[in-house]
Amino acid sequence: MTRTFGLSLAITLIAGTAGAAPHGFEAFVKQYDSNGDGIVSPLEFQQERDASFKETDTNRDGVISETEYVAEFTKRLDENMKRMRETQLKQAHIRFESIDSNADKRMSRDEYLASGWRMYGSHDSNSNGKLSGAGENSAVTANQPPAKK
Ligand SMILES: [Ca+2]
Ligand SMILES: [Ca+2]
Ligand SMILES: [Ca+2]
Repeated sequence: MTRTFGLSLAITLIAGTAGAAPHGFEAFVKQYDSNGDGIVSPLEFQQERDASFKETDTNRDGVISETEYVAEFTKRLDENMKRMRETQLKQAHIRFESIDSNADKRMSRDEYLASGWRMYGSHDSNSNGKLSGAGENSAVTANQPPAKK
């Protein structure tokens, strides 16, 4: 669970900063289509790249140093992490409300355990009442590539 969360967090952060990730094509068009006609012309692309170069070259010496490049990336990364944190915290509140089934704003042990057993059941996709580490009855594991170091 923790590893899956960490992995998806990392992927989201990378996708969010790469600009042209497969599912980020719309965002790419939005970023570069300055006249809003739905088409990114070579001129629009060039102008946006020039603007971004100028913005990254903070000391205006006409080149981007490694420090400038990494600083620009750090800024975007921080923004993405901030957004991610806000989203995840909202989700935590939503999860709490969902687990607190009698809505008394307190999670009883029974409510906590019921939530855990729902998770157990969702992993036990072949419903044999057992979870094995081999992954044959875990829907989550089945959809994940093997963990790599
Ligand atoms: Ca355009
Ligand atoms: Ca510079
Ligand atoms: Ca409760």
